[in-house]
Amino acid sequence: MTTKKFDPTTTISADFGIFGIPLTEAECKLVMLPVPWEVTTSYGKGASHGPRIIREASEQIDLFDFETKNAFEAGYFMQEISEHWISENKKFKAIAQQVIALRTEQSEDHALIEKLVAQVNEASAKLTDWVYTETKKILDAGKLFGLVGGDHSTPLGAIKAICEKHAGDIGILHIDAHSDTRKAYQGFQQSHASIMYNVMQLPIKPKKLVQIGIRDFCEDEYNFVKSTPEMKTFFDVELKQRLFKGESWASIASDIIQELPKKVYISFDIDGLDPRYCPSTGTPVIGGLSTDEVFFLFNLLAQSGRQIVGFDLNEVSPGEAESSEWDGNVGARMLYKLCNWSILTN
Ligand SMILES: [Mn+2]
Repeated sequence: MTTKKFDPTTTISADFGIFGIPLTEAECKLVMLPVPWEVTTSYGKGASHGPRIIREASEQIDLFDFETKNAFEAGYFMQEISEHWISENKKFKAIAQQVIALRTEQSEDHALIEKLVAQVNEASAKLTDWVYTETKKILDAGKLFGLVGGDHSTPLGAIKAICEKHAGDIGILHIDAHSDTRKAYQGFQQSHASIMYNVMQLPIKPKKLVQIGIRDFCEDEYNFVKSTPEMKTFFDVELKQRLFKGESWASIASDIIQELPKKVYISFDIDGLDPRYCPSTGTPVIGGLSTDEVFFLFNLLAQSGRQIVGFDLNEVSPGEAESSEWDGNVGARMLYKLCNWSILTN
């Protein structure tokens, strides 16, 4: 790996990149794709602003890190946020909202609903194709890959590309409050609530899907999880019961990691954390993990010899007022650890 050293104490206000790292894409080992998309978001709003608020907050981070030291010297870059997808997001989110409103008022105009749903599904499929193509470009350039959403529908194309690259020989570590295994949600095939169902339908799918923090799901999802042999779900209530009975997080985290193969892709929905860390996320749920528990888990994952082959961070939102800096701050710190451990495990 070629690394280019620079002075991390210099204050840089980069118009590009992330964490104030003054390197070009070509000079960086790790490249992130921002995806400003939240068309199927059902409840809260703002996840499409995730890449922007994370980038803004990222400049406050001290680059030297106790756990990962100078890993950043390999260089982290976030590509420009696409104006095209910002405007497509606005257009199709309005259509999706219309569908939800029609359903709420129990409209009998089924033909209209069907037409609008089809438009949203088509737009989502195009977004996924674009993410797939862009992910492949980054991987083909020999870079490590990360995606910054957007809602949780955004990484499908990236996971598809990474599964193909490794011929399915990867496990996904999925951190989330929700199981995200609905067959479709409100008629939307590529809903944020369906991401892991869609992942498990890919022609080349991961050989293992390990979920943690899950605490909001329907009975169909519970049955799907329990009847899918490639899946292992650590429900939040199970984690808490073990902790409350005195088991250490080190022992529980070790059990989680045991379920994963050597190569691991991390799909991190910020709402897997306790909502005090992400109060503005679209669908916050009480309970959840602490940032320290997640950091400990990442560290243990790296120590176990596993290799992070890609990651996404999604559902970080500034809220409807688009004003919460706290959510961006937490998001930037989670993203920074993901970047650091990606470098150190490769
Ligand atoms: Mn999710």
